[in-house]
Amino acid sequence: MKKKYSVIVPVLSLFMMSVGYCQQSPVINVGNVTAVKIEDQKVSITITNANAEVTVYTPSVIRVRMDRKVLVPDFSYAVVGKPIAVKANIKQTDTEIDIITDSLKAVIQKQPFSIAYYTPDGQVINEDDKGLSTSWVNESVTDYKTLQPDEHFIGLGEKTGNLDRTGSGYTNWNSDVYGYSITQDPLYSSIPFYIGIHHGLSYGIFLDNTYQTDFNFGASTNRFSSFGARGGEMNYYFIYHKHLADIITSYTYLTGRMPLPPMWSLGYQQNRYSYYPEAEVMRIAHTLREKHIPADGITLDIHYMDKYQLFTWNKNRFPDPAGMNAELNKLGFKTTVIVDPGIKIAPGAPAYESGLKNDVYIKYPDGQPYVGAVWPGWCNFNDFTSQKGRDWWHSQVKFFAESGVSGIWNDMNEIATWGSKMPDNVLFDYDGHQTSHLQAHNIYGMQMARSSYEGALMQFKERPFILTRSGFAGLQRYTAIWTGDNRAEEDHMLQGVRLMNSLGLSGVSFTGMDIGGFTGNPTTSLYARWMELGAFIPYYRNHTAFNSKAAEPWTFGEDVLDITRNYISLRYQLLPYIYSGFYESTQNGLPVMRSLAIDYTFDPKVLWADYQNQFEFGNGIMVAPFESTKEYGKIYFPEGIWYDLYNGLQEAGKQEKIVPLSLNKLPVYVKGGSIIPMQSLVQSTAEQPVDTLFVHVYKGTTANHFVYYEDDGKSFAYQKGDFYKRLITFNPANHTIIFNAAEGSYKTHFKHIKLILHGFDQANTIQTGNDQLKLQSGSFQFLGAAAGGDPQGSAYPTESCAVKWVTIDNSAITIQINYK
Ligand code: NBV
Repeated sequence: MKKKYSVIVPVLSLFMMSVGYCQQSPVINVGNVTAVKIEDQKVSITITNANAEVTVYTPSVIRVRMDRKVLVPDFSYAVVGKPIAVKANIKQTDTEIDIITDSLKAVIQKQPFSIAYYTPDGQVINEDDKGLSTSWVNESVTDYKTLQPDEHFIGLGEKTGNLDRTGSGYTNWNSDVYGYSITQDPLYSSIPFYIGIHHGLSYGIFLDNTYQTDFNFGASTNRFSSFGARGGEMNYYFIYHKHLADIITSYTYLTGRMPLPPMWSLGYQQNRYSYYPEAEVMRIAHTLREKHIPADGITLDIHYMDKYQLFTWNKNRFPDPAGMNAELNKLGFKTTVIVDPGIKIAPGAPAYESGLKNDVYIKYPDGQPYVGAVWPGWCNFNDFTSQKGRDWWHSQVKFFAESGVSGIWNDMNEIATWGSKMPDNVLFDYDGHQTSHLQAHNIYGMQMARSSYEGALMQFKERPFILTRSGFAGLQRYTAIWTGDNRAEEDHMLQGVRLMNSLGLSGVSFTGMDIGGFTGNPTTSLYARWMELGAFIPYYRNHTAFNSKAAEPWTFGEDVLDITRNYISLRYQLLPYIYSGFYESTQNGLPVMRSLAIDYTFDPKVLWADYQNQFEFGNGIMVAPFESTKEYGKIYFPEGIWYDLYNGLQEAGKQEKIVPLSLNKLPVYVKGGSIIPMQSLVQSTAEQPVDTLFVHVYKGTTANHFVYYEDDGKSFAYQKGDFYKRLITFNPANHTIIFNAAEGSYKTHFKHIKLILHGFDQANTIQTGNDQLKLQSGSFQFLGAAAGGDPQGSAYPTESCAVKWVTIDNSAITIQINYK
């Protein structure tokens, strides 16, 4: 019986397959190449079932477009980098087309069509699965790539789960996910860009398509990884560099980089849903100052509005918004206000009427405006994908400029409505390429944030701060992003770290999460740990929901207040380092908060679940967060020498170590070779620190440099050269620290440099030109000492680092450290 069955089944299925094949498969494979046209950097290819265009975009980036229709000039919201003129060698034979640049080689097989990418010396970086290649099912198009042995995947923006995405599948469809779980997908934003790693090679793939996109990184198959879209073209960019950091730089060449943020947005931000009335806002501001908790931002949630109607103030709660904001400014605070996309249908209301008059609302095909219910009740929604809609929003932003607001927080822009089920047939302008909700959905949030940014540029006097919940690839050009409605749970804190690290791998540097958790109430220990961690995340904002317990730093008892003050104070002392890190993001797209995979790509341990929450903050500091309930934590020290931030003790690299944990101390290490500029403690970035810059140098074994950047932190004068930028180099080979001459016209605030040497126990003097200066022996305390609190207080760690130091004038100088 068994034997008979095993013969019949294959015969039957063969028969069925051939019948199915004759009836035309519902899966249309791309087919065979029938014609090829080579022009400079571009190959146009006719294939049995599709048309393709393969363009050398830069020596390291190849763009592939494919459609069943004829390819027409296209349009992208994500890509702003233009192709650059490249020496590309493109030739064909009967069987293949070869595209060779200085950095990589693409080989296109003709029968059937498939693409493979190689290093110049012939190693496979990435290749289509030859059988599956690219295919269509109705409007959906998917590219299948051979899964390379031991291939790992990271990135894809705001995605839950492990740092290593191998074995998982994901969908991009921006969604309002209140209190999401740590495995939920999709969340609020879509960045269809990922990085593959195998055999000491790494590459990036960016699928530039705003329809729903789906990614499979070997989920239930060991044959392929795949990426596809539910409509539109197969339109992807393949990026190859030897170093992963350069892949991010190329990706952000394509999708753009963040503008310099205002300095105040890097300080601590106090938030809740919602602070009102004015007296409560002022009480929060005054309490922060009284308790010596440095802070720069107060954020107003939906209750500042009159019945949640956009571009209004509730006059009972906020009788004089401009006066209040001026008062806050005097205290060193900037105000950020929330905006939602829904405009209440309220005949007579200025914003509603003006939107109607300017014809900016999105509509159904019959011309009726789309109506959705959200906070204010039934609403219409501005079409941010039209220039007209954006122009209208720009003019509305004036309302905030007149009220002295400095930041705009874009919420609910997935679009979220009660029910969140926008019909497919709602139409969007899509910048003159009218389309349906299916294509516009994922881009809407980013275009709203863009409109707020552009409006603020026009209406605000200083650099604006923009925050968004929803976004798409390239959002970094306009806005910071936070990870929405997380939960006050231990694993959410760690999940948040991974979400931000993944966003950082995907071109977004300015990221945050609701510190303390949005839904629910954190335990005292979780709150403390989360606030410590916040000092090392780009956007440091405490936020919680309407119905949860107050979560200001003083609401969890004296010990936690001390801990929180310690870490917020440390953050403020680190601002010269952090601001320089943000400057770097504006230049090369590298994130301030970095997964270890950026610097240690081919060390498999950095992707292990045990170590995946460790990250670098800037390029010298490593943070190892653990649940606040743990008494011990296992840390992986990648290659190099690592110094415990608090006591200077050294750890060897390539080592796994179990360390005891204590609640008042987040494990933080500094990499040997690092240069960390710091300043004296201030209570707000509106306050000037003392005029000595504290430059910490950690002895290491390889040469290292730091790009120090300073400007006024608020205006656009830097765009005209009014900045102060210098390279600081430490070279252990010849024992020198070199402060280069500064570029730019800005006069640094710091007249002196206190050089603080870590790990240079045998050094007693330094030489600068003909002068020999004696090094002082001393100690440096990173936590508590400068915070102005009571050093006997229970939560203060008394640890400090043994250092050698000397104060010098701040000038271009070469310093020789004398030691054996
Ligand atoms: O505006 C209220 C909240 C806001 O506090 C939160 O940060 C957003 O993610 N908003 C969502 C509206 C819905 C809350 C249930």
